[in-house]
Amino acid sequence: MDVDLFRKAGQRVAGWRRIMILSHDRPDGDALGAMASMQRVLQGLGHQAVAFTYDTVPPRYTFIDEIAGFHRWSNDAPADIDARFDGLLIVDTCSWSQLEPAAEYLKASRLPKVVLDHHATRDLLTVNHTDDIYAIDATSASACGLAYEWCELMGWPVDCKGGEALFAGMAADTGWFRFSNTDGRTMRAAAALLERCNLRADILYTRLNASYSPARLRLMRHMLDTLEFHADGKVATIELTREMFEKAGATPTDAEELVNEPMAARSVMATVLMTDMGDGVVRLNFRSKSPELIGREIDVAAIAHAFGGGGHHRAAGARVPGTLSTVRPAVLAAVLAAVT
Ligand SMILES: [Mn+2]
Repeated sequence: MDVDLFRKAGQRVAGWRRIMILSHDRPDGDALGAMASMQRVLQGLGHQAVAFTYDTVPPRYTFIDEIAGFHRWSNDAPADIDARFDGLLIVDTCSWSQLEPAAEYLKASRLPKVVLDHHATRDLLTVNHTDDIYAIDATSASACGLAYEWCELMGWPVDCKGGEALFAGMAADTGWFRFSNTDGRTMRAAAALLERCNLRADILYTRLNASYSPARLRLMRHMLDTLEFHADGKVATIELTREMFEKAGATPTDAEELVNEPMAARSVMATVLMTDMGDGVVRLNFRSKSPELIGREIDVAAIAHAFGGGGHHRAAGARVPGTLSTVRPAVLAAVLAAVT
């Protein structure tokens, strides 16, 4: 963390009386936790701080929504933000595409901005003026961890509701402190919040993770009926169809991260989930394990790229015209080629 930069950013925000807080579309725990905690911290310091989400908050994050009382951009977008606010704090993103629901709005505004983010990719969000501050630290595992360190640096008190939101965000972005981004900084911040606020990690874990609908489990049952192993169990394929969603009474949200299920098998190096909703397009989701675990690099971004998609080395996706039966052979062949 560039201490001078973050101090300058803190001083800038401290100079605003009325602060709008935004994050990315389809917010995750880190985005919501960072918005909620910064809103409480700034309110505690006597500012008027209002955090917005673009749409409804996923049920698993209801407790963060309750902590913050997020305003909904969709039905509560302020008519004249330049008149209503003195500055804009953007957390957990620095990209116009992720700010899409508000982008046109923000581009027309003269509000000064401070960005608090931990992503390497960034756009220049500055328009109409020149002195926005980009407090970005891509070595931080989460925006919430960065928010914690920022508050420590500035001497801003974090109350325990805000602390709970910060902890939830750090846990979300590190997969409960088990992804490769989990480092000492994250653990120190998490430990400090646990102790200071008597947080219950077990209860937070259950709130965040045992939050699925029965429909998701019914959908998972149908999906697992299609599970196939190939190449001595190194590759797993799974499928979802419109009929399965209908039988399960499930929505697309219920299918989030289902692609990971076969990765629990020791032999599995890579998984592909093929979803056919009957609209002439098959959605592909790829996952692979780290080379440290499986002794080789399986870059699923490269596989996805061959089908017109993209993503990360370990998690990628694509959309291919066709149906399951027309798309399946080529997809399976591509994954098998990558593992053998
Ligand atoms: Mn994040």
